[in-house]
Amino acid sequence: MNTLKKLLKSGNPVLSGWSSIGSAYSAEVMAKTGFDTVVVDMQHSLATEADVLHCFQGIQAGGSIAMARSRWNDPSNIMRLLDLGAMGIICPMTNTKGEAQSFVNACRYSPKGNRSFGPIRAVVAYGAEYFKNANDTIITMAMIETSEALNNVAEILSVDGLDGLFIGPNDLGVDLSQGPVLDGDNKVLDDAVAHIVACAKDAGKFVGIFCGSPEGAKKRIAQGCNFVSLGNDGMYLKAMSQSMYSAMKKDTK
Ligand code: 3PY
Ligand code: MG
Repeated sequence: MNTLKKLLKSGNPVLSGWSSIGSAYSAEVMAKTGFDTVVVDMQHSLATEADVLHCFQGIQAGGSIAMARSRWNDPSNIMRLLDLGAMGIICPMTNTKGEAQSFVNACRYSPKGNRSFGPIRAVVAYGAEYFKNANDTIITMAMIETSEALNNVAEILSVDGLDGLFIGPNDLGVDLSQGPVLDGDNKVLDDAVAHIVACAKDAGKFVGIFCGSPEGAKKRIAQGCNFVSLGNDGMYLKAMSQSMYSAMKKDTK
């Protein structure tokens, strides 16, 4: 049911698109491009819950796997995203083992957790077997993006049912007094990534990270990350719009 989980287990790095503008069309374009998964962001984005449904439909039509970043470590938001068809959740600001446990509980049906039953679209998108497979196939990724989380990373990884971590380099950079760090060479952040990757390897779990460019993503893969998000659709639109405009402008002045 969730080929992304298989891909993660295969050891090949997962490439993810990131939907920030909440457009089904844009999410479908990223899916069609070939990204293994597209993450619809509910934390720092323009997307409403209604947009998430349409983005998921676009992602599925485009042949990719729908994931979401929840608004917060909020079981009611996580439940809605799963019911709408998220095959994996990235949970912001997970700082302690207890918070990671509460996140995982929100993603798993009893007896493994306390997710309420009602997969209104998930059962349409994935079929009658959805309930049987959901606990084993939904991917859970806790975001490590504060110094508190960095100190607790081994404990967070010990939570049963947590599949992996996802590093937020901007927030982590801010909390480590480096300012937001997206790609670039920053020793403090690079060391933090190396520490997180080493702890995850020990625990047999994977690590994702948000990146701003192919160069940045390649560097994180070389450091041992298994899942890289390559910017977001807002960034693509801005970059292409600027490049088209300035290429034209320079010849028409
Ligand atoms: C961060 O870098 O803090 C993120 O949350 C990436 O989306
Ligand atoms: Mg963040």
